[in-house]
Amino acid sequence: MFLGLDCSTQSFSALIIDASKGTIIHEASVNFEGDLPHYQTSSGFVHGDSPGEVFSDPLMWVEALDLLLARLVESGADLSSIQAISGSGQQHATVYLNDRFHSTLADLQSTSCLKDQLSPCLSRPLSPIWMDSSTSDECEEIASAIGGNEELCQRTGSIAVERFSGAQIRRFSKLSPDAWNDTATVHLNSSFLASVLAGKSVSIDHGDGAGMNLLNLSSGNWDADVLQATAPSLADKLPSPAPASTIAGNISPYFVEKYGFNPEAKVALWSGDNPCSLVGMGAASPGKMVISLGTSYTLFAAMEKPLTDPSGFGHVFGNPCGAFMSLICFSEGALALEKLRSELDITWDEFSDAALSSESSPIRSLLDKQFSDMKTRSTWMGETPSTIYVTGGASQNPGICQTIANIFNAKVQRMSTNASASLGAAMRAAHATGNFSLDDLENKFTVPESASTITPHSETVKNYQNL
Ligand code: XUL
Repeated sequence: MFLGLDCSTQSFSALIIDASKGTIIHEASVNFEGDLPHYQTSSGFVHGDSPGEVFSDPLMWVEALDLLLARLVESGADLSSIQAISGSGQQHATVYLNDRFHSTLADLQSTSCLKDQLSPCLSRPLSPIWMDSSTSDECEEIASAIGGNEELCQRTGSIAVERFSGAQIRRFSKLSPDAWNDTATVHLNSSFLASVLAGKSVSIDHGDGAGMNLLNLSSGNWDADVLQATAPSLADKLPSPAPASTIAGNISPYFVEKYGFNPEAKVALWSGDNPCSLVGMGAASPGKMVISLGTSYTLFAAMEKPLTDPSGFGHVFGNPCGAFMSLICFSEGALALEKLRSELDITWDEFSDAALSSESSPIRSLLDKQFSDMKTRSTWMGETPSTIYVTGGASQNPGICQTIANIFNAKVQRMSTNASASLGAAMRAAHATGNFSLDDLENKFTVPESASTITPHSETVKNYQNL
């Protein structure tokens, strides 16, 4: 049995798999706003006093972890049968810890709770998260110190981005130099929670680490020049980076005594939610691409080489199963569809029929524009997918799926999972033990919805290619 955890923006969820049988045995979740109302968040976050600031609370995350594990036990889950655990965290969020963190982790008391014991270890009470956009000055400063955004992108996989950890760390070191001096260790949401589980400060994995604007993609180590351009003494405060498949150690006695885990249960490094979803969607090997058609669209895919987007639009992260992955966001993609549909006053079925027709219409034009743009903006990755997995609300629409198949000249299949990050984390835990191959896990856990395969129409593909 393997446990996958997912600390996302709004909730903390758990999923236990039987990797031999290919079944999901237990699921549980804690909703931050509903279950932990004393943090006074809306959907798991709070706004700061300055424009663009968005925070979450690391103590809320650890309180949720205690509650989640208690819920799993209450629901009958036998945690003594878990062989390994891994997790997924919302990307970019940074946790600032003082020099009490290490000794506290080494001596966690199961008679108390995580929140009370870890509270004295924070040198900054709140964590800036991925929704924060307060750091445009810091982005400019970091990029210009390193010789421009092109150089930064080539080294770290992304131009300076406001929500990424580097700019956030710089802003904190500038605005609160004393608290920055008190900071002994900077963790990500993912590596912080992995450390709590392992009872010691563990590495930041290459997947989530690449979302910091600090990791040199070619070497897999922190980029000394970029660290220097970011904040004083940052090199002393960052845990070492390591592959996501690294086993950090055995689970802390705190969890053995409190929730009945086996003392030999292994903790594999955690990764970011997008890298974990790549695994949980069955797309961790090249040749497959995922397009998530939520309010905003995201496209991600495994990549063999650390190529970067010369336009600065796409990002490169580590693929938790080795090599790299891309992530490209297209803001408000499905919102535009919904706006057009309501302006035309038609149903989604009528929308789909218009999309399937070769006659020109505002619907055809919008879809052609959106997905041709998506194709053009993903060519830098140098990957030609033979299969595209689609997920999210708009993936239910046959006309939209057919348009994607025709424009990308690839087979499109729908994945119905809404737990791809925690499933990916559980699969990574199983994979990290060395007892299960990725192929085996994908065949068991990431099967597309039956009868959802859409193949490209060769005539239409030719028309698009001529265009
Ligand atoms: C990725 C990003 C978001 C968060 C959401 O760059 O900012 O997808 O990871 O949790």
